[in-house]
Amino acid sequence: AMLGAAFQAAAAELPRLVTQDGRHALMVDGAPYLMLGAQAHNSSNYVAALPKVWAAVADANANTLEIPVAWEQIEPVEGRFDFSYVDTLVQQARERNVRLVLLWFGTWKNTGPSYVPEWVKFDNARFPRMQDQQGKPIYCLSPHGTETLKADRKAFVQLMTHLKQIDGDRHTVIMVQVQNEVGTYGYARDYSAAGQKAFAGAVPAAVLKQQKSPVKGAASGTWQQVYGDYAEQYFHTWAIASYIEEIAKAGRAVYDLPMFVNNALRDAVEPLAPWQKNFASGGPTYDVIGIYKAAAPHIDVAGPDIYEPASNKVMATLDKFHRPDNALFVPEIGNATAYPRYAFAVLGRGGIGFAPFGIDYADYSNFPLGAKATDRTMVAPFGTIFGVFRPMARQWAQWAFEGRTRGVAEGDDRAPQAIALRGWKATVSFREWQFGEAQYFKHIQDKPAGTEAPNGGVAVAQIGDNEFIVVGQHARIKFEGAGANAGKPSMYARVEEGQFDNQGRWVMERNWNGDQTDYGLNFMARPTVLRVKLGTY
Ligand code: N0T
Repeated sequence: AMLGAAFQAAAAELPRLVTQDGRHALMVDGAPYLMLGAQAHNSSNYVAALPKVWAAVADANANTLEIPVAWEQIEPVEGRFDFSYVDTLVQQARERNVRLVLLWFGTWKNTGPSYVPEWVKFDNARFPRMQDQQGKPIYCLSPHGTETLKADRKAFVQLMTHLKQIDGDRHTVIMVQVQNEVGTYGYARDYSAAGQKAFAGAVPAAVLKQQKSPVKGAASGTWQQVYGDYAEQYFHTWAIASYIEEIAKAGRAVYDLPMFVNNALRDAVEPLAPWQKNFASGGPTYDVIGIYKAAAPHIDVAGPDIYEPASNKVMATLDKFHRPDNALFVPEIGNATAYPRYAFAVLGRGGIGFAPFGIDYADYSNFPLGAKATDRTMVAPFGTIFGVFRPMARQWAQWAFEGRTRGVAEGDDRAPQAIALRGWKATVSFREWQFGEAQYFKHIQDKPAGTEAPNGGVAVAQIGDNEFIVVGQHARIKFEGAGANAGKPSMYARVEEGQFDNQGRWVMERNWNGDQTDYGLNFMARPTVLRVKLGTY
């Protein structure tokens, strides 16, 4: 009875994002949850399209599906709502034991209004578009359109009200994305009368507090005075973030699910400079996360959509979005073969989730952004990684929340990488044979099959002073003493290959020793879980 009550209390607890000591957890049913996600294609938000989505989600071993709910589909006629798709989606997700993250495609989808209902699309008088410097309307709806905000918010509140009714006790839906890749391409801000008036206003105190100026400016005053050459971008960011806040706040007032925004990135490696049409102005780019925190407190997370595979850029992006006030969450990453390895880096860094985009057997290829393939060969490289994390996803999320996890993805330079652990240091290297050290075999020119392009990765959880869970593929890992163990000789006490069962118990399959440990622990194509115990002498 006690257990039953505890379970009911946990089940009754709404999903929420918690932060402690600068680390984050997405709590689902009372415990940290690791989102092994998959995002469906943009047009798969219809009942008849779902079978091809579920098939891919299953092959991906994903525990969470991210999928759109479009304003145009729930309110095709103003004031008349249709939730038949949402009902079926939630029902089918439950049958498959998959959680949902709903993507609210409203006022902005990749900055444009393509997903608003027809009655919104062409009524520019009521739902104003932004204007350029000459007063000409542009493609993007204005964040200063008060009627647009009211209408979007009303539809979103209906959605959240309906979700609460059908799912308030089950939490199949664990998170909601508000809009999709917001901002404006090609224009810094709205030059309409409403936009001009707001731009001449003072920077709100909360923004001043949370968003430092990259240039020397006034401590307070207008956007121009405070932020100089960054003023237009920062102002537009504030306008969009404030609009999103109104929607998120109203939605959470009826049903308080965690909410987030996703970002079409600006380059995280090139030096910061004022906006020059090189990214969507107004979106939650890494440089203005503070503005989103100030203007949209009902948005828990800003997440990067990663579609540039260069490892230095991916790592810089992860670093910039991973903050004490912003959980690391990758709501989209390309589905091409360059990307799966980044799961090790994201999950190792304590990320709450990682979701490749286009995990869906609709005949649509995201090439050249993503994979050419649209079949199982596209999904499999994610499926194998998620497959080893999934049985221990809850444990991993708990370890991450406790700051015990680390991870690396193979760099484009193929160079070894160090992982700092408590009392230990691990070195991860790539393109090694399972037997021997490269220097003994200088005459061997070829490299292990399947390592032609970088695809290695390792994630480590330190579960005790000398004990680790290690997951990897296409990589070698070696440990040596550091910190309290610096300079001490060490050896493996045990290296068990196995996995956690659904009760969270470790089940050993075999003990690695001899050739399997003499040259480091060598992971090949098949991701493997090891429980490693070390000792010093
Ligand atoms: C993403 C997806 C979908 C380096 C692209 C990425 C999704 C949206 N947009 O398939 O449209 O709904 O969030 C934009 C990437 C821009 C090009 C970057 C080149």
